[in-house]
Amino acid sequence: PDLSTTVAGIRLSTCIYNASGPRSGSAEALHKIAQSSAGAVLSKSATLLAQDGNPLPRTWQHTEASLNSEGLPNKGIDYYISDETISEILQSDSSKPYMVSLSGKTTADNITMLRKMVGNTKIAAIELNLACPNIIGKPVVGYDMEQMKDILDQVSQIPNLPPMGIKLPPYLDSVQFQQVATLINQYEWIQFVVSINTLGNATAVSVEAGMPYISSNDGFAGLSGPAVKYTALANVRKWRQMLRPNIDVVGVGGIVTGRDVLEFLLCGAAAVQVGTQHWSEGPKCFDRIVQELSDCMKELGHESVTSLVGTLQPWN
Ligand code: RRO
Repeated sequence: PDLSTTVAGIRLSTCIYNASGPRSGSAEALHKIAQSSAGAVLSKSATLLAQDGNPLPRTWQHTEASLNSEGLPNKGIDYYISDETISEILQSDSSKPYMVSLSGKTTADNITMLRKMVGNTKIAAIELNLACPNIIGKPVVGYDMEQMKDILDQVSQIPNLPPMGIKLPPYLDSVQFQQVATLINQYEWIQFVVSINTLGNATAVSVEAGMPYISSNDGFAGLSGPAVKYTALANVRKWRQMLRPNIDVVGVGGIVTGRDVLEFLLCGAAAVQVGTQHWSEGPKCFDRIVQELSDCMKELGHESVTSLVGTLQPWN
């Protein structure tokens, strides 16, 4: 089967790539993704300046779920957009799309970072992260309609950016979906939406220690992994139903197998990202999941990824 797809008009040789965050903070780690069957390579969310992130322990892993309160450890935007870093990541395969995730600590920082990327043709796309749950004392932008409108308005003022998408938090209520869709649909520059970021403010408890497993942010952290897959599928499905047809939906949340990918495609994802599983299994997960997707599609008689997107059937 043909596993290729497009996101914002960019061709991906396979519809599966990495989520921002796990194993995506250095050129060395990103190069391993570039060498795999992943259809694109996406950086860790960058801030204006390099930072270490929250104190350890700040992650916890279990079979069905993981938690993180990383607090945006990253090398700073200049690192992720430099020619040197990009050539180290892509090396001989410069046809693989390299995308950069941004998560400025303020709207002004996001605008400053975006201005640095104007006219940069080596960056295939930008994923503007409006959904980090782990900045202590800061709201998730995607849950604050006023702050979200303000940043989207300000981005509209910058010409000649690479193709742009936004990363959204999970939503749970139909009124929220309606408000956010109405807002997003007004901005022509939004070419794709990535859904979902982690579910914020989860806690895992150690009964032996009588404490949360995570020390940062009083043990409150973003939940990911198989436990969030059903929420992610529903978010993807809602966005495919509610957003302009020329906005691609990229699905992310709890993907472990090729069969999981198929579920996201049916719900309307044009491509998918893998986060938690990439973290635990390493970059060989992309080769495995691509093979499983291919096998599963063959078994079910599906010829291409693009013909499957959004074909989930109603009951009546
Ligand atoms: O670095 C983090 O703590 C982090 C970010 Br920026 C994000 O968007 N989502 C997440 O679960 N962790």
